[in-house]
Amino acid sequence: MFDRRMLQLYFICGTTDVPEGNLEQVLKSALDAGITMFQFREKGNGALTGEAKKELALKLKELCMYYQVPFIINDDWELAVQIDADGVHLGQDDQDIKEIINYFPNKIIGLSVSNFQEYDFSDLTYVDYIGVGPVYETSSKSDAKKPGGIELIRKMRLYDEEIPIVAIGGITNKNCEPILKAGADGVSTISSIARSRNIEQDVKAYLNYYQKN
Ligand code: TZP
Ligand code: MG
Repeated sequence: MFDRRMLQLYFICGTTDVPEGNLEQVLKSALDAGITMFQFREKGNGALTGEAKKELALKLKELCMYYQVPFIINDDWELAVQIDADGVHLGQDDQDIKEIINYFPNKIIGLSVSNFQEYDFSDLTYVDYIGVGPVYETSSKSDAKKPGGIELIRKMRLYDEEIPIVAIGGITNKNCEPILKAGADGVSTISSIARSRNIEQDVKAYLNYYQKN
């Protein structure tokens, strides 16, 4: 089910990341242009909850299904189970994976890891990939930890040579190349796609790095 190439261009977004736009439209453009995975991360002031969140999640899931791109839900593992998402992405302070793994047969499980202490602390038995960052400064996450730079990725890759790694935090198609060279399997981004004025062009510029190498 999970293949590390799915991490190549992992778009993460919620309605508050596209204040003047429409998340469905943004996602459709991103899928059309070739993103390889999507995470619905509905957080912050004005975020949808309850039925409204579920309804939108279902629509976004349908869109992703059409493009055969995995649809992942951030944090809200119960919603992921309810709507049969392709997986869930959890943070260090979220639900313990061991306790919910039975609800996720053949699903994708991602875990955020910001540093080596968190890596050491994490049980990665059921984890398909780790999201490592922030690499650079980000304005999309208010409680983001200190950026670790490309060195964080390079060292994480040496620390665990096998685990699929997707880098996160302040990434654009202009600064992603050294991250991939440092050993990340892919990059994830919120603002560089959510706020792009030309999603097709920006997504293709990211994907170019994989075609070159
Ligand atoms: N986790 C670490 S940084 C970050 C998350 C969710 C935000 C990434 O957003 P952006 O806009 O790609 O910097
Ligand atoms: Mg979380």
